[in-house]
Amino acid sequence: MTDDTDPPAESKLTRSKQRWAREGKFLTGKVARPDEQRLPPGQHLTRDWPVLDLGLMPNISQARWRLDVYGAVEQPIYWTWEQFLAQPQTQFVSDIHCVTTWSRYDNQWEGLATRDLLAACQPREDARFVVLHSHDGYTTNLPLEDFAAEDALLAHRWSGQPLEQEHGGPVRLVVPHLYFWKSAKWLQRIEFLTEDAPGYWEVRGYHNRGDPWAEQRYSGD
Ligand SMILES: Nc1nc2c(c(=O)[nH]1)N[C@H]1C(S)=C(S)[C@@H](COP(=O)(O)O)O[C@H]1N2
Ligand SMILES: [Mo]
Repeated sequence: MTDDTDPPAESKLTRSKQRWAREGKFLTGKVARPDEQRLPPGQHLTRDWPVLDLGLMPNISQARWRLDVYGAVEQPIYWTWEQFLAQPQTQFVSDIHCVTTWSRYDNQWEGLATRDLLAACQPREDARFVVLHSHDGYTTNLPLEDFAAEDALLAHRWSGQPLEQEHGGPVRLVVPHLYFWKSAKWLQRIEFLTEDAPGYWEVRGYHNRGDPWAEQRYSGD
């Protein structure tokens, strides 16, 4: 296991996002169903792809890159870049929904499906939660069922190109059915837990699960 990185000092955007959580900004109070409405309530479509981070963009070469999977698993993993690429490769097209209200349709991802990762690491029977740890000190938590969604993956390509550094390259998580803050960029470690452990935004006023169609933007929604 590698050392913990502290997240950077709070930026202006980070402070604004905490204020929005306190004020309940952007909430419409509507609930929708993904099979009936592609765009979740309170969201608008964008064609460009905004970059959101804590103000720090880690630069991780493929030579230095490792993936560390540990905790409540039968088979801990410590892969180099070559070992990661040797795993089964899957392509998915999915939509992005950021809690700051932008959505972006039809993103083409390629990488390791989380279901294939789970087959490799074999979560223990008592594993319930997953925490993603990133190179910028960011963390986010998910119930194991959400992490195991059939369209979730550890992406290293987007639109047929290597995933750009600003969007989390070499490797980021993509969990399309939850707000995009759950999709950790610059992925470093994946920790399996028996008890939940809220991450960076989850302890700063954001919802523990983050379902966009139920508008689970903030804690207490
Ligand atoms: N490591 C890390 N992952 C992160 C973040 C971050 O600050 N650090 N921000 C999250 C948020 S709030 C969003 S909306 C998306 C933004 O991804 P993008 O910059 O590729 O659009 O990344 C998520 N994953
Ligand atoms: Mo976000």
